[in-house]
Amino acid sequence: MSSERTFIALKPDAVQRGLIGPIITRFEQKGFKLVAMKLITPTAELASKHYAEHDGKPFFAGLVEFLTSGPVCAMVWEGQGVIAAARKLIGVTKPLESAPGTIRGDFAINVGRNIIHGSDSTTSAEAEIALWFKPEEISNWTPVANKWIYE
Ligand code: DAT
Ligand code: MG
Repeated sequence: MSSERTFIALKPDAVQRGLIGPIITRFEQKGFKLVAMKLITPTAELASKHYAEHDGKPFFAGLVEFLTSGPVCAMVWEGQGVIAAARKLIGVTKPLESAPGTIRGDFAINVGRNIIHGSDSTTSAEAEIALWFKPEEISNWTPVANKWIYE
Protein backbone atom coordinates (compact mmCIF):
# COMPACT_ATOMS: atom_id res chain seq x y z
CA MET A 1 0.00 0.00 0.00
CA SER A 2 1.46 3.34 -0.98
CA SER A 3 1.65 6.42 1.17
CA GLU A 4 -0.75 9.30 0.54
CA ARG A 5 -1.47 12.77 1.90
CA THR A 6 -4.62 14.39 3.21
CA PHE A 7 -5.63 17.92 4.16
CA ILE A 8 -6.84 18.41 7.73
CA ALA A 9 -8.12 21.72 9.11
CA LEU A 10 -8.90 22.42 12.75
CA LYS A 11 -11.67 25.00 12.48
CA PRO A 12 -11.84 28.20 14.59
CA ASP A 13 -13.93 26.44 17.27
CA ALA A 14 -11.16 23.86 17.82
CA VAL A 15 -8.51 26.59 18.03
CA GLN A 16 -10.60 28.75 20.39
CA ARG A 17 -11.34 25.77 22.65
CA GLY A 18 -7.69 24.80 22.99
CA LEU A 19 -8.17 21.49 21.23
CA ILE A 20 -5.26 21.64 18.77
CA GLY A 21 -3.04 19.51 21.02
CA PRO A 22 -5.54 16.73 21.84
CA ILE A 23 -6.59 16.44 18.19
CA ILE A 24 -3.07 16.37 16.76
CA THR A 25 -2.16 13.76 19.38
CA ARG A 26 -4.67 11.34 17.88
CA PHE A 27 -3.08 11.56 14.44
CA GLU A 28 0.42 11.23 15.90
CA GLN A 29 -0.54 8.29 18.09
CA LYS A 30 -2.06 6.47 15.13
CA GLY A 31 1.33 6.68 13.43
CA PHE A 32 0.63 9.28 10.76
CA LYS A 33 3.25 11.87 9.86
CA LEU A 34 2.71 15.63 10.01
CA VAL A 35 4.26 17.23 6.92
CA ALA A 36 2.78 20.75 7.04
CA MET A 37 1.04 22.96 9.59
CA LYS A 38 0.15 26.65 9.88
CA LEU A 39 -2.31 28.93 11.65
CA ILE A 40 -4.20 30.96 9.10
CA THR A 41 -7.35 33.07 9.17
CA PRO A 42 -8.76 32.31 5.74
CA THR A 43 -10.22 34.98 3.49
CA ALA A 44 -13.80 34.57 2.27
CA GLU A 45 -12.32 33.67 -1.12
CA LEU A 46 -10.24 30.83 0.31
CA ALA A 47 -13.08 29.55 2.49
CA SER A 48 -15.52 29.68 -0.44
CA LYS A 49 -13.14 27.79 -2.71
CA HIS A 50 -12.53 25.20 -0.01
CA TYR A 51 -16.26 24.60 0.44
CA ALA A 52 -17.21 25.19 -3.25
CA GLU A 53 -19.09 21.87 -3.39
CA HIS A 54 -21.57 23.31 -0.86
CA ASP A 55 -22.13 26.63 -2.67
CA GLY A 56 -25.88 27.27 -2.94
CA LYS A 57 -26.83 25.22 0.12
CA PRO A 58 -28.68 27.01 2.97
CA PHE A 59 -25.73 26.68 5.35
CA PHE A 60 -23.04 27.86 2.89
CA ALA A 61 -22.90 31.53 3.92
CA GLY A 62 -22.76 30.65 7.62
CA LEU A 63 -20.10 28.05 6.96
CA VAL A 64 -17.86 30.53 5.14
CA GLU A 65 -18.46 33.21 7.79
CA PHE A 66 -17.57 30.73 10.53
CA LEU A 67 -14.37 29.55 8.85
CA THR A 68 -13.20 33.15 8.30
CA SER A 69 -13.99 34.17 11.91
CA GLY A 70 -10.65 33.17 13.37
CA PRO A 71 -7.51 31.14 12.97
CA VAL A 72 -7.70 27.73 11.40
CA CYS A 73 -4.93 25.20 12.04
CA ALA A 74 -4.30 23.89 8.53
CA MET A 75 -2.29 20.69 8.20
CA VAL A 76 -1.15 18.00 5.81
CA TRP A 77 -0.82 14.46 7.18
CA GLU A 78 0.86 11.59 5.40
CA GLY A 79 0.73 7.81 5.66
CA GLN A 80 -0.72 4.63 4.23
CA GLY A 81 -4.48 4.97 3.89
CA VAL A 82 -4.47 8.33 5.67
CA ILE A 83 -7.34 9.87 3.66
CA ALA A 84 -9.94 7.28 4.68
CA ALA A 85 -8.40 6.67 8.10
CA ALA A 86 -8.55 10.38 8.96
CA ARG A 87 -12.25 10.45 8.11
CA LYS A 88 -12.72 7.52 10.54
CA LEU A 89 -10.71 9.26 13.26
CA ILE A 90 -12.82 12.39 12.68
CA GLY A 91 -16.26 10.71 12.74
CA VAL A 92 -19.40 11.53 10.75
CA THR A 93 -20.46 15.10 9.96
CA LYS A 94 -23.07 15.46 12.74
CA PRO A 95 -21.21 15.21 16.06
CA LEU A 96 -24.20 13.81 17.95
CA GLU A 97 -24.13 10.90 15.48
CA SER A 98 -20.35 10.50 15.57
CA ALA A 99 -19.26 7.46 17.54
CA PRO A 100 -17.63 8.01 20.93
CA GLY A 101 -13.88 7.67 20.44
CA THR A 102 -13.94 9.75 17.28
CA ILE A 103 -12.81 13.38 17.37
CA ARG A 104 -16.25 14.82 16.67
CA GLY A 105 -17.87 12.17 18.86
CA ASP A 106 -15.70 13.16 21.80
CA PHE A 107 -15.38 16.93 21.39
CA ALA A 108 -18.40 18.42 19.58
CA ILE A 109 -22.21 18.67 19.56
CA ASN A 110 -23.48 20.87 16.69
CA VAL A 111 -22.90 20.28 12.96
CA GLY A 112 -21.94 23.94 12.50
CA ARG A 113 -19.30 23.61 15.25
CA ASN A 114 -17.87 20.20 14.36
CA ILE A 115 -14.28 21.40 14.90
CA ILE A 116 -12.41 19.61 12.11
CA HIS A 117 -12.28 19.09 8.36
CA GLY A 118 -10.70 16.17 6.51
CA SER A 119 -10.46 15.55 2.77
CA ASP A 120 -12.96 12.93 1.57
CA SER A 121 -11.10 11.51 -1.47
CA THR A 122 -7.77 11.46 -3.28
CA THR A 123 -9.04 14.12 -5.67
CA SER A 124 -10.21 16.49 -2.94
CA ALA A 125 -7.06 15.87 -0.89
CA GLU A 126 -4.84 16.94 -3.78
CA ALA A 127 -7.01 19.98 -4.54
CA GLU A 128 -7.25 21.09 -0.90
CA ILE A 129 -3.52 20.69 -0.21
CA ALA A 130 -2.78 22.80 -3.30
CA LEU A 131 -5.38 25.39 -2.24
CA TRP A 132 -4.03 25.87 1.30
CA PHE A 133 -0.29 25.22 0.95
CA LYS A 134 2.57 26.20 -1.31
CA PRO A 135 4.81 23.24 -2.21
CA GLU A 136 7.70 24.73 -0.20
CA GLU A 137 5.53 24.76 2.96
CA ILE A 138 5.44 20.95 2.95
CA SER A 139 8.30 19.12 4.67
CA ASN A 140 9.52 15.82 3.29
CA TRP A 141 11.04 13.86 6.16
CA THR A 142 11.44 10.30 7.38
CA PRO A 143 10.39 9.54 10.97
CA VAL A 144 12.82 7.18 12.71
CA ALA A 145 9.79 5.28 14.08
CA ASN A 146 8.63 4.28 10.60
CA LYS A 147 10.18 0.82 10.83
CA TRP A 148 8.10 0.22 13.99
CA ILE A 149 4.88 1.41 12.34
CA TYR A 150 5.10 -0.16 8.89
CA GLU A 151 6.13 -3.79 8.24
P1 DAT B 1 -17.74 16.88 6.35
O1 DAT B 1 -17.11 18.06 7.04
O2 DAT B 1 -17.99 15.74 7.30
O3 DAT B 1 -16.99 16.45 5.10
P2 DAT B 1 -19.73 18.05 4.56
O4 DAT B 1 -18.66 18.11 3.51
O5 DAT B 1 -21.03 17.41 4.18
O6 DAT B 1 -19.20 17.32 5.88
O7 DAT B 1 -20.05 19.52 5.06
C1 DAT B 1 -19.01 20.45 5.24
C2 DAT B 1 -19.28 21.24 6.50
O8 DAT B 1 -20.46 22.02 6.33
C3 DAT B 1 -19.55 20.38 7.73
O9 DAT B 1 -18.37 19.95 8.37
C4 DAT B 1 -20.36 21.31 8.57
C5 DAT B 1 -21.17 22.10 7.56
N1 DAT B 1 -22.49 21.48 7.35
C6 DAT B 1 -22.76 20.37 6.65
N2 DAT B 1 -24.06 20.09 6.67
C7 DAT B 1 -24.63 21.08 7.40
C8 DAT B 1 -25.98 21.37 7.79
N3 DAT B 1 -27.00 20.60 7.44
N4 DAT B 1 -26.18 22.48 8.56
C9 DAT B 1 -25.14 23.27 8.92
N5 DAT B 1 -23.87 23.06 8.59
C10 DAT B 1 -23.63 21.97 7.84
MG1 MG C 1 -16.74 17.41 3.27
